[in-house]
Amino acid sequence: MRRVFFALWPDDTIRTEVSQLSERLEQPGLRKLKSTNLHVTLAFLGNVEEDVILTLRQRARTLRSSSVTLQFDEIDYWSRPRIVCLTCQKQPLSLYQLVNALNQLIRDLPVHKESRPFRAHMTLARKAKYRPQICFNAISMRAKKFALVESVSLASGVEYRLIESWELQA
Ligand code: 3AM
Repeated sequence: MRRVFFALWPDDTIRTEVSQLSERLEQPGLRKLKSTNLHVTLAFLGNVEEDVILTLRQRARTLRSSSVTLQFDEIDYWSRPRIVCLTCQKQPLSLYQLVNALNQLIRDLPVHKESRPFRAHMTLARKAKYRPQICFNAISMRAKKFALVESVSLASGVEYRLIESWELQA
């Protein structure tokens, strides 16, 4: 079984920009994500068998959805997962279309299905206790691809690894 999810996978420029912002976060016990782990989850699928991964990859290849531009203009604190994350005041229609298309794609598969409304976010840090008070310039992320990502647990911590990515339409 492999623990997988669909995500927007930032390019190196965005990773650097977000990491620089993340460096400014300070609070006791905060566990920041390393730059290579930054992502925007589109659909968390949980632990799945290899044949399901194959089906996901076959279906994802056929998906036609538009590229997505996210304007990360807020830093939020979510108390239950205890994360600090980047969020967008406005989520573009193209993002909902992509998430809906992915939910259709997994509908009949034995994978985790999310019941909560979708809220785009990029987790910056875990084990947070309160909302950081920092000013920053909005970060615009143009996603031309979406990806299937594996979450691997190592002694050194969790590592997110790209399984495959697919182009979004211009
Ligand atoms: O995008 P973030 O970092 O918030 O929280 C987990 C992470 O999301 C989420 O999937 C992403 C990759 O691990 N996740 C983990 N378990 C989950 C669950 N049971 C979950 N999302 C929903 N339900």
